[in-house]
Amino acid sequence: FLVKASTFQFIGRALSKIKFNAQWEKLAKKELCGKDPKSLLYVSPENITLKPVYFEEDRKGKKGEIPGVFPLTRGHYATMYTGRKHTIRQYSGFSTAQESNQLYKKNLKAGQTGLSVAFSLSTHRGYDSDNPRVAGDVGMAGVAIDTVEDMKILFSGIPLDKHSVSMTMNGAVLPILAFFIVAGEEQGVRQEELRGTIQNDILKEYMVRNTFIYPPKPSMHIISDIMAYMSKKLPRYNTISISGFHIQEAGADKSTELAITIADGLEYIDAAIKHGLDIDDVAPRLSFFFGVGMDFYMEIAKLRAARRLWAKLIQEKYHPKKRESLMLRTHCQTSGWSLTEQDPYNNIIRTTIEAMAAMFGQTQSLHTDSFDEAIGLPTEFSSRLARNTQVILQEETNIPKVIDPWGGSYLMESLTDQLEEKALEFIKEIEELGGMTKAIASGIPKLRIEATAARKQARIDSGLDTIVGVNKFHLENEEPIEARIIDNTQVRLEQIASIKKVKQERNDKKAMECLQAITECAKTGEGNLLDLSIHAARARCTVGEISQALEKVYGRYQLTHSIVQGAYKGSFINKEDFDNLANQVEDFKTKVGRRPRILAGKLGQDGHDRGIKVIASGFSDLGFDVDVGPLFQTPHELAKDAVTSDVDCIGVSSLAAGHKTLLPDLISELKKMGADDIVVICGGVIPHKDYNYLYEKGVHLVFGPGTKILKCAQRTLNKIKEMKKI
Ligand code: SCD
Repeated sequence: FLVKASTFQFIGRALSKIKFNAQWEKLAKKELCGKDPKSLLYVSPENITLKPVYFEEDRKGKKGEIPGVFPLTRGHYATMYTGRKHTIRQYSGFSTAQESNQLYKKNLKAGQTGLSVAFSLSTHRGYDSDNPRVAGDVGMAGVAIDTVEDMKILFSGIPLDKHSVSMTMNGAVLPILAFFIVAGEEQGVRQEELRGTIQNDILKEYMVRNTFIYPPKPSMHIISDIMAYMSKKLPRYNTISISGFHIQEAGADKSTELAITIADGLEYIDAAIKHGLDIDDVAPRLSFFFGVGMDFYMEIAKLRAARRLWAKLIQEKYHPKKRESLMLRTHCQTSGWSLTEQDPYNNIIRTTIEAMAAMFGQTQSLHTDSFDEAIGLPTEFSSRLARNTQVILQEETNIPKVIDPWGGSYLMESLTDQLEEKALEFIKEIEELGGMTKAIASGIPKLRIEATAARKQARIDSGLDTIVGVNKFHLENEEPIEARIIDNTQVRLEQIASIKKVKQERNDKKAMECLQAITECAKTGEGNLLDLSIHAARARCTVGEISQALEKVYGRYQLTHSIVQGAYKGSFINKEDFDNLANQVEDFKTKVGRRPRILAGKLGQDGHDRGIKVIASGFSDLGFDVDVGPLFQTPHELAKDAVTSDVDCIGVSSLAAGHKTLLPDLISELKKMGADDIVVICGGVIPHKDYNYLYEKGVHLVFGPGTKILKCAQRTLNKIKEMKKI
């Protein structure tokens, strides 16, 4: 306990405040042979103390609440999901529109109740598949959509007035939304009949995930135009899915995830109001998206606190007339980060526990992860198990028969109150900074998330937090498992052919006029960008063309990186191992005259940077000279930067299955530049069976998820020394 406690800044204060029921304390002390029952306390990463037992006094005299009644903690409907089921909405999509369409039809037959489209990284970033910059990204991590013709194929045989469709799109939101609307139109479905959700949550992209295209200010203008258009024409479509999920995935604790998500929501409302909309035009169609990890009680409390906080803040700030404006409706996804590459069948258990927490927390809609997602793209088998996790919970357990079953539990009510309080503190800090857009510009939320991620990694690496199969009870021999293979080159060729066909068959003059109108609107602010994008979609303009029409005016946003210092070292418990390696790095410096120099890079259009940032922080705390390169580089650009900076090693993080194309290209670029003495290491989501392929292509070291930073740094240092013959 003392070791655990020492990592928390506020532990002393927290401990002195803790009070137990006197009768229980006496009994407990006896059972513990005189030891203080406070030894059973656990302090969470949120600095909330989890007590071994809760009593009525922990509720501080607060009364019980009623589902459907303000502040909606227990649920915004009186009956919630007792009379109807929550939506089973599995996030999926890969390769081409044809293949994804087949998958969706199968999934719907097998018990899935809502669709959720994952788009290719190239599409996310507003590039057509024929753009050389995205050679390794087309059809990876989602389906490639270049034109409205692809979108029509994606939903062929799926009537869009019957099925609600969620689309995870943020950067290229205008063309994608426009293609969806036109695909519906050409199926004979009117705009007002379309149901679903567009993620369209650009604010979080600047803190985590990074699939933005334009700078924050024009991006907020795009969102306001979308809200304005949709509130009138697509009243059943949710205009934004304000996402805490990615914030948690990037390393934030639950109160930080909650605070940032709610603060983002408030910022969108303010932008809409500035754009001339009324609170009741926008708030009812804002929806939310939270991650649900392994901290079971805390996750349930988070969803309860989220509903209460939102209802209270909206009421207090905007005095809406419609009750729907107060409702925080949310989708949840089980934690991708909690999945392990090691002993991967354990992930089925993790996902089940997380799904239960989401259902106890009264989610509207849920995605359950497949157990093999830390290894590669899910297979049909793993997807079936993932979906059936929800089907079984809904159909066999009676869990959904009771609304907010944890309501009234002293523990749950106390945790809900504490999370609400903590999140509100941070929301106020953000407000003092001038709101979320300004807070993002200050870099504070991003650094706060990255510091938490580095601290968490140190807790795992030093064995303080357990992950079964990774830092405890790991298997001596792991059986390899099958992962889905995507032939990226083939997908790209097919997409290139269909873009060519669409361009040949369209009226080019009309298409160019539509694009010109978009550029003009971006310049002057006159007109509505979604309306104009719909015209461009009808005229068969491509994702890349529409994005480019805006980019001409707005430019492409570049993120500048900073590395969190000291958080990894400060939370590392076994200092001896840490110091030993740090001394070896020091020794290197003495011999070579400089520290081992590493360039950490991301290739392709995958913007997830938790892994690379945590590694950069850890290596930097150990004494390496680390630089994080820009996101979205081509192999040529990364190789050039490495040569210019005269680095000893390039570390590449690959999470989106592009490693087999991008890493060999990087090696050959280095060779061309005469720099094949640079050590190339990589890590991320890379199936074991690809390791040999990568070694044959010249990659020096491959690290799977869950590798301790210390081990990774030791092997990297050894390799650099070997190459330099030190
Ligand atoms: C439900 N309804 C009720 C009711 N329960 N009406 C009366 N009484 C009750 N008890 C009504 C609702 O009002 C709604 O009506 C309809 O029933 C459907 O129910 P719902 O509960 O709103 O469910 P759903 O339509 O599924 O909508 C859920 C959300 C929606 C609101 C949360 O925004 C959504 O589906 N979000 C999913 C987002 C998503 O898939 N994201 C994936 C992200 P109306 O229809 O009239 O309103 C993946 C991702 O980012 C991965 C990571 C990465 O890529 O980085």
